[in-house]
Amino acid sequence: MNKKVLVTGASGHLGGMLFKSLAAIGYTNLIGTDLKRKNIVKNQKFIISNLKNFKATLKMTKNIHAIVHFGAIPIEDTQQNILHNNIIGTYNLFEAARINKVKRIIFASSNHAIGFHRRTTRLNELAPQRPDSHYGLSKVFGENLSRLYADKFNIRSMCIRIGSCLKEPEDRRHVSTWISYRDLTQLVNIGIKHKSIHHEIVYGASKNKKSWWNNSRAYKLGYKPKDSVDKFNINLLSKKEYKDKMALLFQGGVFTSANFIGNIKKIK
Ligand code: 15L
Repeated sequence: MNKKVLVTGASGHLGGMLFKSLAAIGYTNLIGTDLKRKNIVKNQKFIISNLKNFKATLKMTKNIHAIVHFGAIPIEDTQQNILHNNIIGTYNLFEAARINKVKRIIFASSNHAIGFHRRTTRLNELAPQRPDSHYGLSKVFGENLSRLYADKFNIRSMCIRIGSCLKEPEDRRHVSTWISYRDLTQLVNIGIKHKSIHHEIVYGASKNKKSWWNNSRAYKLGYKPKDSVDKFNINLLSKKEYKDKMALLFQGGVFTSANFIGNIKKIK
């Protein structure tokens, strides 16, 4: 692919991984952006910018074919920090993309957009959103924003509800949530290239037997995960989450129990 693709969050964990892995599978015209330049090879195009700055975001999205949007705070934070970085930052990016006629956006959503669903409930792409944190709420916002911009302005989008994307699984929870770097790269590649997507929600998970998610929509779009958590020795994974009884009930784990003063029984 030689069309211009902008990767936001390109100095971060997953944005940085994708900036490299997309190049490795044949993307020849990638541009990275982030608040600072970190772990970026010298000849890679990179813009230091802040998505909160609309003017700069507008300039940066000129002549871009697709955006891989991973630039955000990746965990729970204060309501103000999430509002400004994740919500306003994402809104600025979509609006700039609309003005500049960007064709597609791949949005890094998260399992925390559906984190208050019980672990006994199997979800597909039509499951109601159920954020478990300010962070999760910003992902719900991004999913709905991308739906509006697809329906109204014809910007194609794919939202990937990423589980736990790590080199290798680390905790027992990952038996249900893990996705490998190469499987996430495959999903992003589908989002950029698939001919007929309009607005899609898929789960960012490898082929895990104990998954909580029915990812048949992703499979219909051609996703064939190459990895599975089941190949790892589960007994070697940490049991950190086991100390938190509430976390064990809900898909979002410790994001649900943090600062919780609600009534667990009412969350059905
Ligand atoms: C996420 O969305 C976070 O970015 C990551 O740090 C993990 O907490 C992950 O979800 C997860 O649920 O494991």
